Amino acid sequence: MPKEAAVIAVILLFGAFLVTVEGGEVSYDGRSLLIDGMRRMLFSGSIHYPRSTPDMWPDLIAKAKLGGLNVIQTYVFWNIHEPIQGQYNFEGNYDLVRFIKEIRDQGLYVSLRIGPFIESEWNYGGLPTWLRYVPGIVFRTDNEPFKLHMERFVTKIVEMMKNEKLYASQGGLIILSQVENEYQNVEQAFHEKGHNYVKWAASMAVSLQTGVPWMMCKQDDAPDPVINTCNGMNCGQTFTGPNSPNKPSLWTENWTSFYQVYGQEPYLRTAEDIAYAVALFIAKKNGSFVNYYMYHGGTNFGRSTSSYIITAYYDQAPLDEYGLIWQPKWAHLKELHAAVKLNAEPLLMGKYTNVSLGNLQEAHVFQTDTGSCVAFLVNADSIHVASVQFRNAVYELPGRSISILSGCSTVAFNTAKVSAQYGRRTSTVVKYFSQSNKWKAITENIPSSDLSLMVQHKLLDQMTTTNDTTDYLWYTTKYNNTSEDEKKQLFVSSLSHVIHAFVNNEYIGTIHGSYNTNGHIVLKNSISLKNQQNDISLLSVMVGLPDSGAYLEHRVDGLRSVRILNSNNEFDDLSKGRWTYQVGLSGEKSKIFTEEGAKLADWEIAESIPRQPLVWYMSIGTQLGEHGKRRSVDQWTKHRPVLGFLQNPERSAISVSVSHPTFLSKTLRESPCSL
Ligand SMILES: *[C@@H]1O[C@H](CO)[C@@H](O)[C@H](O)[C@H]1NC(C)=O
Ligand SMILES: *[C@@H]1O[C@H](CO)[C@@H](O)[C@H](O)[C@H]1NC(C)=O
Ligand SMILES: *[C@@H]1O[C@H](CO)[C@@H](O)[C@H](O)[C@H]1NC(C)=O
Ligand SMILES: *[C@@H]1O[C@H](CO)[C@@H](O)[C@H](O)[C@H]1NC(C)=O
Ligand SMILES: *[C@@H]1O[C@H](CO)[C@@H](O)[C@H](O)[C@H]1NC(C)=O
Ligand SMILES: *[C@H]1O[C@@H](CO)[C@H](O)[C@@H](O)[C@@H]1NC(C)=O
Repeated sequence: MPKEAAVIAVILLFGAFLVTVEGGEVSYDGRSLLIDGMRRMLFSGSIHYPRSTPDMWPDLIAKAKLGGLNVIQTYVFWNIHEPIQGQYNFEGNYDLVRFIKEIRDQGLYVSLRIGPFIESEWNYGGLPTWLRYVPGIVFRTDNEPFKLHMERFVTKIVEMMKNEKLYASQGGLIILSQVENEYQNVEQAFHEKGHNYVKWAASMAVSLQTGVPWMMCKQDDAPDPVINTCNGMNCGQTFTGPNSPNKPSLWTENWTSFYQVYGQEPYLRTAEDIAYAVALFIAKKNGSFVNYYMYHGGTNFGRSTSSYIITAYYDQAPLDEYGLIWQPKWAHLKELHAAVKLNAEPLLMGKYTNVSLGNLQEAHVFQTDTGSCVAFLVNADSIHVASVQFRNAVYELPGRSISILSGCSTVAFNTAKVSAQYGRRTSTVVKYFSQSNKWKAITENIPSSDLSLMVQHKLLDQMTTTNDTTDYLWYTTKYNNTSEDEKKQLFVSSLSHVIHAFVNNEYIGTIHGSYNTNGHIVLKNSISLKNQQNDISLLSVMVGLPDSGAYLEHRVDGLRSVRILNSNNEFDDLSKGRWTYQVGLSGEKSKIFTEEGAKLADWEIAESIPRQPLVWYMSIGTQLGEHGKRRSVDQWTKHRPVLGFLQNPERSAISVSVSHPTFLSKTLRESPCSL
């Protein structure tokens, strides 16, 4: 196609609607992806289908489109699709094809990150737990069993997409796919096998012949023709660039915020800061594809999060957890996208030059032979307003800001000038826990070792024992107290996330770790024992498996050592004693958190129940919410039974930490709160 025709077509495609997508290879050059042979400036946003529900999808996609995006990026989540080897699930929230078709119906493109290792604050980084039991397996390296299973899954997904004609090369909308994920972070640990694996993964992916490019994010040595892309907060500063002059600059994860971990405050990234980073990436790094990670974070339903990650995911993204627009982030970025698209022609076709405008000020200019021109005036001074002269005019640039000049003369946008209104989200407490007549309750059993069928003379690895079917594993044993020493202490060291300790059915104490102390947690509490037989019952809780790091298949967790200390710090080691196990809680077995399960349980009025530590609560007179139904903020407050853990049973005002009110999810993960 003659160059002029291409330019015109580019301009037309940047109109508000992309009604049809013609079939044709997607390729790339040093400037951008080429769709139907044309360079494109693409704004993309991550929306992960299992983190919302099918009836939310159309609205989320519509809001993304209205916000100026033309691509939706998602990972593919292996462990939800193949929970048991060879048994696939693509239903409901997991309906990948339906999600992609919904995007197609609204005329956007898709960037499909298959992985299949994805990290993504997702349980086990997206790898199915059955993979651990494949003989001889080592994850994510030049290891035959792993490569076999990875290739099988990647091929399956690619075939699904091909069967539905979803690749752009088939007339569909997938313009980009990803294999592996931030592998560079662990590559060293595998020595030369790591590098071989990168080469294998790239050639395996390319051999699947999708007709659209593959990328590897955060992988500087991504082999040709796979594109290396940038992930991070500030790719406009940090990206070392494509590893070949014919590859475009793509930013696959522009973090709109940061995931939130248990016990910490949300990370707030301002609209101004995001806009600055994006404009800088376009101006300085030839950026032609920017993806917001996340555009909508959504909810980590059920037991889907990785260690210590809370159920709300990137709630501070342009669309909040519930899919509501966060202002001014959403509108400010929409204005940025419009200003960039208005100038797509010089950006994609023009010649680049730069000039210094001062110590910390510079202009990045893109100009075509025919005279179309755009300039990015950057003021890198984080505080001071700068007055700069550019082509015979003077421009005021606020501190740390970029002005986009259409025609190199008219300010179309400044990253620091927010015109959108600031939005506010308020929440209302609908029911207080102190109104205990408003709650029904039922106590969770504390098992004693007599009743259990599973006996071992050692402390078992929690992940293997539960097979990740539950967060909870009870370890119980008996301790024969014969000494007269009055100062006894229970000492428990564990690789799990939470321990609740009971002696003779009485609550002794709780300890939990945190995201940053990733490792041992230690409980040390004074206890009082009877003569001879004492029941020691320890509830070990894992709130998600790790999602990153090398050798994930070798990880173990759960209790590591249990001792009774006396006043001289001498101890009896119970670790190799007779331990009995109960996988999961009774309330989980009876599915007390479902409508049917709740009906069958013997609820009592909360007031009448002794103040015990492990209690299920359900509010009286409210409907149960329903998993998978469209949610509004209001619906989140409809109560399902929740597992409450009384922090201090002696206190008169009951304070509980609860799981997400709507789902039995990562119980005790959320910060302790008063209902
Ligand atoms: C855990 O799952 C694996 C694979 O599905 C299975 O082989 C193994 O027997 C299970 N272990 C237990 C303790 O159920
Ligand atoms: C991605 O967006 C964030 C704001 O969400 C911004 O701070 C960051 O700089 C962007 N990433 C890059 C690589 O610029
Ligand atoms: C951007 O592209 C131009 C050619 O179009 C090239 O001269 C320049 O080095 C590129 N800049 C970066 C940072 O890659
Ligand atoms: C201008 O671009 C060149 C590369 O093309 C780069 O080395 C230089 O640092 C840039 N100057 C500014 C002020 O960005
Ligand atoms: C506890 O220890 C005492 C003294 O060694 C012993 O006589 C008794 O049988 C033990 N009790 C149990 C239940 O093991
Ligand atoms: C063993 O436990 C200690 C600590 O609680 C008590 O003080 C002792 O009285 C008890 N010993 C016996 C024989 O009951």
